[in-house]
Amino acid sequence: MNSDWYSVRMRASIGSRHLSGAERLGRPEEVSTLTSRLTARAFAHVGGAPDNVNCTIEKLDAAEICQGFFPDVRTWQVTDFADGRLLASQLLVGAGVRAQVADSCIKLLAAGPAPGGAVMRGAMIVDAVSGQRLEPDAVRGVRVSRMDVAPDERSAVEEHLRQAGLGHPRVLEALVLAAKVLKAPGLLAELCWSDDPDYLTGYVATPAGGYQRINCLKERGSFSGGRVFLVDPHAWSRDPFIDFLQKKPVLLRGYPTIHPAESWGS
Ligand code: WAQ
Ligand code: MG
Repeated sequence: MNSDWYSVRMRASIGSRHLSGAERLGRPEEVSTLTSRLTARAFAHVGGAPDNVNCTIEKLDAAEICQGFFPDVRTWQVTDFADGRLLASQLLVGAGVRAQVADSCIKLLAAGPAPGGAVMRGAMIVDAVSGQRLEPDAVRGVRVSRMDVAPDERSAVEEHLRQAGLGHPRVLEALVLAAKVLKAPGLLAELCWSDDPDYLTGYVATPAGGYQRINCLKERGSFSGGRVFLVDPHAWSRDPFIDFLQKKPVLLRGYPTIHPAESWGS
């Protein structure tokens, strides 16, 4: 087997609206399968049939690939999204985010963070102290890319998650993204929930707390969702941070420790 690696990325849109996007890493012989799987995803999206699907296949510099590990996984059961958001805010504050900033990030995700209240294709970057938006393009956001599970470990990781009741493909995908984000220089926390109107679970990821799922962060039927990367203004600088998230290839090894679900709040 040759030692080449490729990044395969898909993004789909309807008109100017972002519909779906996904990324994988693979060996040359896997590239066509990955491309067709990602394309199929674009057509299976609940948000409608895409007008435009864009797949990019790019050879990676194998010497640049670094290893990553899965964060621990916790699940908090809350009774409604108000409690979920309260917990998310507390977890963010625990990671060093100012309370006002945590609350404004939650409001932004709920309202649709792009101009006009639309969903972004990528993530916001927010200064955890001042609350300032730092991403260069507030419509697009920053898209994390070039990360995946090491191919020879994928089926074991999938099985591990399935046995813990976390077999939904979104979980692994979000875990892979969060694992990479947690390695980014200057990152304090990530907050995420899906724009899928039927998927209410979101998470807060932090270096010390790992990946903390919250079973309800939004109302059923809501198309709001997105991601925020909260950064420490004293430890952060823009180009290395964005460059790492977009460009640095990360392959994850091992599998996560999964803690039993716990109830939280009223
Ligand atoms: N980089 C940056 N932001 C992204 C990326 C990316 N690669 N992919 C998605 N986003 C942003 C974008 O604004 C989307 O609208 C938003 O995140 C939500 O994306 O443990 O499924 O793919 O049960 O809808 C989390 C909980 C699920 C999983 C998150 O997000 C679990 C999810 P979605
Ligand atoms: Mg989505």
